[in-house]
Amino acid sequence: MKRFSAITMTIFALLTLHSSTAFAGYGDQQNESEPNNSSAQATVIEEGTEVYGQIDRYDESDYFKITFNHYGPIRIMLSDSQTYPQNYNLYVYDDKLLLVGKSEQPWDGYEDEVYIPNVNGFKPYYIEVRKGAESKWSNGKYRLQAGW
Ligand SMILES: [Ca+2]
Ligand SMILES: [Ca+2]
Repeated sequence: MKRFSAITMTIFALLTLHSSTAFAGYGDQQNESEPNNSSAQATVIEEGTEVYGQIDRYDESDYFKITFNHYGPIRIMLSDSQTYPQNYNLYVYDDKLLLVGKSEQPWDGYEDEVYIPNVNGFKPYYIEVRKGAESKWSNGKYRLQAGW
């Protein structure tokens, strides 16, 4: 009986997650929502959505919160601003804010990328876009996308 109710709960959670993501995902675009300078203020994003943000004059970090409604591999990609080249780096944390991946690629035209071999589909992850030490604020926007 206990096992049965756990399965029922899981199915219910899957249906709920599915219906809540019906209007967001691959092909959609979204902007960050400031203030998002800590995990508690993170902008909620969806898998596949192209997210645009900016490290402005008073910004050091932008945080995003994402829950994948499945298990399996995930790539998180960050493109620095092309109009005003700056180096932004990528940090990924689990629901307990433990670092699970990072990418500190310098600005050289390549994207920052964090690969997670098997995400937990029922716990949120936090993504931080942080200004590199040598970089300044910028008017240009970065692009962030998590998916596969
Ligand atoms: Ca920002
Ligand atoms: Ca911010």
